[in-house]
Amino acid sequence: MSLPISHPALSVADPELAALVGAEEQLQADTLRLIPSENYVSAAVLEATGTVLQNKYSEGYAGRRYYEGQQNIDQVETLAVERAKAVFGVEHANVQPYSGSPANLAAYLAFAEPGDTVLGMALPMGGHLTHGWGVSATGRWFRGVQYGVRPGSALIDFDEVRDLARKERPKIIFCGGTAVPRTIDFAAFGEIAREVDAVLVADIAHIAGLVAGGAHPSPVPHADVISTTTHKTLRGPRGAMLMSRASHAKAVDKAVFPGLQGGPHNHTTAAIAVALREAAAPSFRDYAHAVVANAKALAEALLARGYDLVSGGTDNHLVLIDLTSKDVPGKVAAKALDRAGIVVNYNTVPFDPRKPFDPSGIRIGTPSLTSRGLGTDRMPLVAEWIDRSVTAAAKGDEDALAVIRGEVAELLAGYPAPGLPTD
Ligand code: DSN
Repeated sequence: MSLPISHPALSVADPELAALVGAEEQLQADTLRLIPSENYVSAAVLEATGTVLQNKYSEGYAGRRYYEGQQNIDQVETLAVERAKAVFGVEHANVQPYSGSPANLAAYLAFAEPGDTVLGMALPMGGHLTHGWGVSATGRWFRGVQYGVRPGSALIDFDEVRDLARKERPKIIFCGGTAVPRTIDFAAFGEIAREVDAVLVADIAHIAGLVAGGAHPSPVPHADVISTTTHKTLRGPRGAMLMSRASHAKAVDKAVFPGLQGGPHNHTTAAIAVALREAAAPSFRDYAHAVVANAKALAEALLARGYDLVSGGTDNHLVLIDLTSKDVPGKVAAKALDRAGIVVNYNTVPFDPRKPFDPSGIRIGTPSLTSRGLGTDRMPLVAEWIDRSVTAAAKGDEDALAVIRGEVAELLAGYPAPGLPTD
């Protein structure tokens, strides 16, 4: 199905760029997007990101700006802040961080000094670069100590976390990650952080939408600071938020501005406000629970086809497949899936003997397909496509991949994606 031409001004002013945007719209319409950190925003969120709010500079916070002309911007930012507080049940929200990494860096600036020890989950075990991993500024400017998961169960080893915390006395403990298929036990992290007098930062970037929709426990009673991007399961624009108890509000705000950033991206702030309004609607609870139901159904269907899943399944939106037993490296599988119209990313699995740029696994998730309205009844077919693609990858069977690509596009034509042009 060909999408209609959109973006009339862009098509005239810069046809080359307009064609690329159109091609991306077509790609996002025709392919099954399984990257667990991606989604489709609503047309309303998309519109907000393209408004004249982007023309305005607004260093400072509502009512305390360094530039005039903030009559509307102050209200936009206040709306976003109040909605964040209501959706997540927090005392304070800062909606200005440009994205997840700057948001996390602001937490360092607020609660640690260079050289201080921080404790976070190791990147190859499912953590994030900014949780103190060596190649990141957070691992170079701070002393990153890393915890992992237990061999076998692939669940977080809280004995290890507690032992490391007692021994290393970190200033900050990070929980959350980018390849964690199981519920994060915020209470257990909170208890450890309190024992060693560390600030607990819950990075809920991946699961923010699930938390907002009641499909994952909230970190609010346990974490001092909550960091999240706004564009993953939360289904907002590319952006981030830091939320905290009132007692940490000053430190958080000072760290974001003037500590790290200049003017907030007001068009993004507006789109965050829109996304939070959507997240407060009862339909978003249904969405969040459907994301999890789809991921569980997809995991079951893959297990039935003999796939090894890290931790044996999922509690959330994400499934991490270890392809070692299939004899297909993650990168080879991911590229074959891409040719079959199924977009995933290759990923390390815990204790991966292979390198991060050529690892053993692929990471998949259900936020995007759920936004298109696919339900659990379709997950066996998705698992079948993945299985056929991995088999085709092993055999170098390009014809099989082309057939799957056609089947994917045909099915998806019946599930229009939010935000994309329609006839
Ligand atoms: N890039 C994000 C993800 O895919 O999980 C994390 O920063």
